[in-house]
Amino acid sequence: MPFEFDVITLLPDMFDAVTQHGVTGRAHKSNLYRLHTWNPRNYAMNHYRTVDDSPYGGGPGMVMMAEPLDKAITDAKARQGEDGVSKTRVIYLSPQGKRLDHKKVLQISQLDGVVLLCGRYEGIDERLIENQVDEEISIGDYVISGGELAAMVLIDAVVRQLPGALGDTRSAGQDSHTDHLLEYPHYTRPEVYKEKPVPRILLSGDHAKIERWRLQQSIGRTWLKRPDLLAEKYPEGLPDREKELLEEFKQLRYRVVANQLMDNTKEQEQ
Ligand code: 4FM
Repeated sequence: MPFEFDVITLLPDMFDAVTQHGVTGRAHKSNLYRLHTWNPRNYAMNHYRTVDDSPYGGGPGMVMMAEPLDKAITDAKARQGEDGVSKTRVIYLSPQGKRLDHKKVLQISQLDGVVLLCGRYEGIDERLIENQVDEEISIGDYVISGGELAAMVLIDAVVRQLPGALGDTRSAGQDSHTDHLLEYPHYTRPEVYKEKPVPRILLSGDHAKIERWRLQQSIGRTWLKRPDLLAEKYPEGLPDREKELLEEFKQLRYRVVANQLMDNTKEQEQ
């Protein structure tokens, strides 16, 4: 059964970006997931189909009214139920939510579906959030103009975890964040680009050595750029093999940095 995304949004066309392009486009075409949008405007019953109003207590901007959202969410949940979705959650994308990370993405991908609530304007009537939202999630500590882009980030990350989404050669399990390490560096033709050669080991054809080098690069780069991830993966410290790879990485790196300093000195002398 495909994973079911039901999205509550005033701007449903934005979601063509996920269903019609790239990895998520192919996964959609292969029926790995379905995406339905629900426009609260279709549930606003007054003559002008109003979905927003000025905030009680005053202040700038507008607030999304509870009732149209309530009706849209209720219909979205009912449709999911009819389509056999039993494990689902209503998720509100907002900067107040818990930060989205790989662990949360995996948890969501284990459900049968989700209802994603996208806000616009200054906010949503708090009573709607209390009554209908199971979980609040943020994609990061910054503010964007509405929940839609955040919902699409979540959809993309979840779809990549669905079996078959990445094709048979690539698998999400090989991806960097899966095991708390950053990716190793990638290279393609030409062999020399702006005086920089591709690391020789990658041209050697020795697959065991290449695999070792790539793991070493992953560990080394994580140590350099995201030591917090390394601490999370190995709370008791690095295992012997990883420790050895990292020590060698540090040694190699001192030499690279020293050579760069030498080159700079020579340039300045010229
Ligand atoms: C959310 C604007 C709700 C208006 C937003 C309303 C965001 C984030 C975000 C903007 N969402 N992570 N950061 N949303 O900035 O998830 Cl009503």
